[in-house]
Amino acid sequence: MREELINAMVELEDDLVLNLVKDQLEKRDPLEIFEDLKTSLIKIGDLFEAEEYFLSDLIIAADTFKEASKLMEPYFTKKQDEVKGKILIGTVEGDMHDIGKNIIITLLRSEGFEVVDLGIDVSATEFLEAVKINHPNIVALSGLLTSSKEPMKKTIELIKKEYKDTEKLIFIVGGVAINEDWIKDIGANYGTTNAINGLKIINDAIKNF
Ligand code: B12
Repeated sequence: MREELINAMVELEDDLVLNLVKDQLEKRDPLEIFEDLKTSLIKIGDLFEAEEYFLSDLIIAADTFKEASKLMEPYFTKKQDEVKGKILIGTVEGDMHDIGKNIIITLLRSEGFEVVDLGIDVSATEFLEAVKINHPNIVALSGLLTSSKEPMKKTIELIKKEYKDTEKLIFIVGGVAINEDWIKDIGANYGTTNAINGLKIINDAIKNF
């Protein structure tokens, strides 16, 4: 079942992927389905890097993933009315990838967090202005390119310098290339390559407020 979905996605068979997702949503954990589609996208990225796939293929795959996400969204309904905390999120400057960001947003909202989404290609100044207006508990930065490390660092540094309530603010970063050194180098509190882990980190961090 899993292999069939992963293969259909890697082969860019969009109609088949959507039919399989519809069918499997009745039988499997939607989070597992997300992870399988993510596995496929990583394979597609590798094929792109190997010059076997083109940019147009990445675009098709991204569109299919977004369509599949729409089918999955109703399965992530809000579990409670009480708001657990406020999270400001965006993809950093120069980076247009937003599929992973949108997944973490869906999960956070279903867990009862209020999420302010700044979108993609968000500059450090735009993040700072949004922090001043929204006073979040957590600032979450997404970035998939290795070149996203610098804008993440710049954003965290600017907010720490210019925002008065910075001691209370938690910074979490997410993206496929993030590791322990990356997190330390940019001055973030936490980082992850995985939305489920990200959700756990945020749930734990919020308890200490
Ligand atoms: C789809 C895709 C695209 C789509 C993006 C569409 C969109 N709307 O997002 C398009 C076609 C636009 C694209 C463009 C480019 N891409 Co691209 N893309 C991908 C691909 C295949 C999949 C990414 C994806 O969506 N994965 C699925 C999601 C679910 O996973 P995720 O993003 O990692 O998110 C998860 C976690 O990281 C985490 N997470 C993410 N954000 C956050 C935030 C927080 C706070 C938390 C807690 C967690 C979290 O949770 C998510 C769920 O588990 C990757 C391959 C790969 N290995 O990742 C390449 C990849 C990222 N792209 C790459 C490249 C090179 C590009 C381009 C430069 C190509 C070009 N020549 O133009 C451009 C860059 C454009 C730009 N300025 O951003 C490279 C990056 C290489 C590098 N080392 O920097 C990759 C790795 C492909 C490769 N192997 O070469 N891309």
